[in-house]
Amino acid sequence: MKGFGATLLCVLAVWWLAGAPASAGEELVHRWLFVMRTLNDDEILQDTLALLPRASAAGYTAVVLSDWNLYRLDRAGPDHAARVRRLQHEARAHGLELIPCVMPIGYSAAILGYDPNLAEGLPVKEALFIAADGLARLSPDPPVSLPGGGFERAEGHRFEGWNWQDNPAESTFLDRQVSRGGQASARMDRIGETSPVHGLCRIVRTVRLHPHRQYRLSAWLKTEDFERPDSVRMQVLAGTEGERPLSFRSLEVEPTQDWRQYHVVFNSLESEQARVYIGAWGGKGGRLWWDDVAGQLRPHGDLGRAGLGSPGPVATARPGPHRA
Ligand SMILES: [Ca+2]
Repeated sequence: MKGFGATLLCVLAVWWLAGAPASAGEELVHRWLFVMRTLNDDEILQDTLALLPRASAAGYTAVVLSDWNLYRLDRAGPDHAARVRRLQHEARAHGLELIPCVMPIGYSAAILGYDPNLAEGLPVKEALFIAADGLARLSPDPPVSLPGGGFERAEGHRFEGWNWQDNPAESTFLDRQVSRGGQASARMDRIGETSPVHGLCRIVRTVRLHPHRQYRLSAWLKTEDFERPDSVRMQVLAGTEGERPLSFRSLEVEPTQDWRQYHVVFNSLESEQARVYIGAWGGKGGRLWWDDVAGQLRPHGDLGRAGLGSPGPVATARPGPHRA
């Protein structure tokens, strides 16, 4: 199976370019064959070399090589360098230029492996830090609260403090038999019956945010025979209509587990409000409980990077306007 994906990609590239419409009289000056593979051994190299005569015969002008080792040349070793030179030499012999991909944007793990501080942090502006005893500590300004996050009160099974929920009393329930905090929790079950096509079961609220602040949303989760644990999410979407995702973390939930706390850290960017979603997107059978959903402002140095120590309430801060 090694190289199958790359081969398929090449086939698709050949197909796409060969099938690309060209206006009458228009000649494509640049025809590039995209090869996404790492030249880790001679077998992969030979597979790649075999593409060259076909590409040349089909009228291609260059081979674009996306190779993981090109992002970490000093760690790739002399054998890899020799294979790249061989590919370059053979490509040239077939009238093809070899174009290496470097400095990837979006898939930069090879570069961040050198130093995670090469990733730019999201900006936090005008956060209030109070200095004492040589440390500047973040002070929630204003404090963040999510009333109703404990799911203690509901009208029927419609929870107080939340804007809406899917199918109250059908797939979302106030459960006074199970709780992590207080005397009740939010239970989700029969999702596959109430939403057979999409498996949607969500509880949603709008929250006010400060632009350019770092927040942490937390919640406790318990499951019982939950068939699609990978469908469980906590999501934050900017705006009142939920236009733009602010959170990107997936939750590692077991089909059956006791209460476990989860965190989602997000940056508000330019947003003054957002919608917080908890629930399942693609749920089926089994039960899921939520309790003690809470929000918190986090220090903007809270990236767990070398030199900053473990995440905590202490962070460095840029000079800014003084607060009275
Ligand atoms: Ca509770």
